[in-house]
Amino acid sequence: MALPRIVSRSNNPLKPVSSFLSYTLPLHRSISTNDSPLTIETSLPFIAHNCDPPSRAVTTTSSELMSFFRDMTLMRRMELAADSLYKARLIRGFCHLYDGQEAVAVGMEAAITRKDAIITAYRDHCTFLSRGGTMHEVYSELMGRCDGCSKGKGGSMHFYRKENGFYGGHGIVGAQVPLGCGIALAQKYCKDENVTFAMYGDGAANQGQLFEALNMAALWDLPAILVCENNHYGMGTAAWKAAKSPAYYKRGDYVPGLKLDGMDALAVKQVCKFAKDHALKNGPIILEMDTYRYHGHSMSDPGSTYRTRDEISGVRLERDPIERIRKLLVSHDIATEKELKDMEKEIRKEVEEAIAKAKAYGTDRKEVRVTLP
Ligand SMILES: Cc1ncc(C[n+]2csc(CCOP(=O)(O)OP(=O)(O)O)c2C)c(N)n1
Ligand SMILES: [Mg+2]
Repeated sequence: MALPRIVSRSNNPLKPVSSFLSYTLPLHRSISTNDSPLTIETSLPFIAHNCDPPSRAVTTTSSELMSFFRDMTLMRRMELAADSLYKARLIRGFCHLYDGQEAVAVGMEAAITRKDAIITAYRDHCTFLSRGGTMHEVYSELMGRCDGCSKGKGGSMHFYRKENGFYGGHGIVGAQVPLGCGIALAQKYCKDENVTFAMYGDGAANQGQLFEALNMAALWDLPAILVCENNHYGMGTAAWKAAKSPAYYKRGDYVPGLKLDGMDALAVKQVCKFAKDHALKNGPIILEMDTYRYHGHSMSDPGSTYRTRDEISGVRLERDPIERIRKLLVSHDIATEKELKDMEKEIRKEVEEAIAKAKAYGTDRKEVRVTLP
């Protein structure tokens, strides 16, 4: 289907959307402006199990598309810079990067409120940012500084922001899913009409605890949305080698499921909205987001021994979530290539400033020592 053209460029979408964002401020949410709505079809059809899928026609605005572009570019840059800091030994310990998967974080955030909860595994930097965390807190935490979101004591895998509905950051594969169903139980008990997104990988999808938690959630009609981020590998093992049925959206059997292109932020938004409505009325649902991680599993994995370089570059070329939005922005005359390039330069600078601040900040503070028994 041909993409619809935007009628006017009122509101100069380049300016107000993101210009207030700096490393001291959290990622902005997609602000609602009066710019006219656009309807854009998702990259691929949704595949449904035990339910009717939502429409492929997604309503958006020029400012939302701009914010998707900016937020994903910022996340990408932040992760790439974390890679360099790790190699410079300024970040130690475990570190799992999210570049490639950014559309999941921004699309989901665009569909929900911060009263809804998100809980995830160890690949958590970008989700933290989308939930209102700052880059200063990210880099401080990664470098073990007291300004980090867990006071520098959690590190890469343990980001948290409870006041904005972000419940971490968990290192034990799959363990966040029963915890997420517990949050959904609390939401139902309190009758507060919010939902929980419990995110896990294709590797975690084979764990028993996931099915035990899903059974309870289904018995009690809990507002739990299980999000399988299928990036096709669990460490160095391809999904097809680890799962007899890699159709993760169907693995809930009696629980409905939807499969979507997790590299299309608009598709993610559409399905998350649908899932929230569904979960509040009927209980759990599984969303399988087909995505890809560009980096290796963690910093000790170059990511190139169990997959070919052609596979990685093919995904970058054909499915990259940022490039998809860039094309939409340009083809709808919302922004020019040059304006987007300028924005990328500005983001690069913001990231550098955030790193410099995190490096300097907190070094003059009194060290807090914890004595273990
Ligand atoms: C219970 C448990 N078993 C094993 C590990 C080691 N481990 C860490 S990540 C991982 C792979 C998980 O892959 P997946 O769920 O697909 O998530 P992804 O890393 O792809 O985001 C494994 C086996 C662990 N942390 N916890
Ligand atoms: Mg995986």
